[in-house]
Amino acid sequence: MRHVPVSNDAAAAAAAAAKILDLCSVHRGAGAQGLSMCSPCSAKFDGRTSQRIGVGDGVRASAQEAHRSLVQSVIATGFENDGQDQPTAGQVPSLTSSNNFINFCATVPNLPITNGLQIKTGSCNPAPMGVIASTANMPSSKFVFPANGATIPANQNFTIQMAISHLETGHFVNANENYFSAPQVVNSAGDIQGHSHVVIDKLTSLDQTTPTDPLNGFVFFKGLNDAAVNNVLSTTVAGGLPAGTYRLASINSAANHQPVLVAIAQHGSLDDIVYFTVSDSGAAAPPAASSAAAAPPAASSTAAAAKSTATVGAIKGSNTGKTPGNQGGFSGKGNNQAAAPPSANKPSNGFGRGGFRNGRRAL
Ligand SMILES: [Cu+2]
Repeated sequence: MRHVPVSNDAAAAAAAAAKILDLCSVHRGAGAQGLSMCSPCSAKFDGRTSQRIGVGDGVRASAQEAHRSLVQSVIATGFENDGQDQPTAGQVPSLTSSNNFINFCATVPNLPITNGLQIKTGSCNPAPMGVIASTANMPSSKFVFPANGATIPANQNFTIQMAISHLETGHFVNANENYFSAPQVVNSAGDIQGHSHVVIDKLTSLDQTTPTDPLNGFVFFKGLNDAAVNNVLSTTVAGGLPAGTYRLASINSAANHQPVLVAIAQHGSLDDIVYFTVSDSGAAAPPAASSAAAAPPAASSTAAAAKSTATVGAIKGSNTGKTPGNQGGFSGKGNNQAAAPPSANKPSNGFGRGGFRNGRRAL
């Protein structure tokens, strides 16, 4: 096997990558079902320790010894191509690498290594993306409560319920020390092992058209760390919310809190978003005129769900999602994920750093 030694001038990046093991060789060896590919952006190999790693065991890629060389079998030779051999108007050349970008972070010395931390000012993460879920294993979610267009009473506990598929929930790591620090992995059926999060943003109206503020605009955030019950994840918003209009979204994630990654660029949303109204009277509020008609179909089921889950609690509108115990950390998507026509090859800028932020204290 051909090894690509790590150069001394990139020692800093290499040291930071010392925990990364060769997941791709691991998965190939295990012959896991449902794996469509593995994305090794900075893999390294430890022949000894990888022998005891298996797919579906909640692999934690930590404490691997320093075997700072690449195995030829995991080198993604396609990374040497900048993609411009298939020109498309406006398409930019990809960054390229012949060594899986193992020392990429050395090219941005102004940034600290992410190192498992949620670094508010930005950082460079050397962990590979890992196992990319197959098209048969793409996660999807849909809110059951509040339903899209629902109106719920103000300042009363309510329980968010979200149906989820193809995500083996209940897998979450320490968000303070292992943020983005290991590759995505899947279970024996090919479903990503991870968890979800829900976030509620306050809106000025249901038909708000200005972008929300991801840093300061949300009023509730919660990591859904427990395993789903009957394929439904839930969490209670203690004290409810003040009257107003809101957006509720999911952030379906792998165990290390990174948003889920799947095999193809063109797919239905892997997350759900619903819009709802919180009313002092609890009565149906007149949201945006044009959308009012869309609400009634869900009203009956929503009301039933509200009765079964909502209880009157202490009114603490500010105690939602910003208190200890709420898992933090979510990542903005990269900006280069625009879907292209099916026939188009779409070279991806593998290093479009999505913005990420330091979430509330991690659980
Ligand atoms: Cu998380």
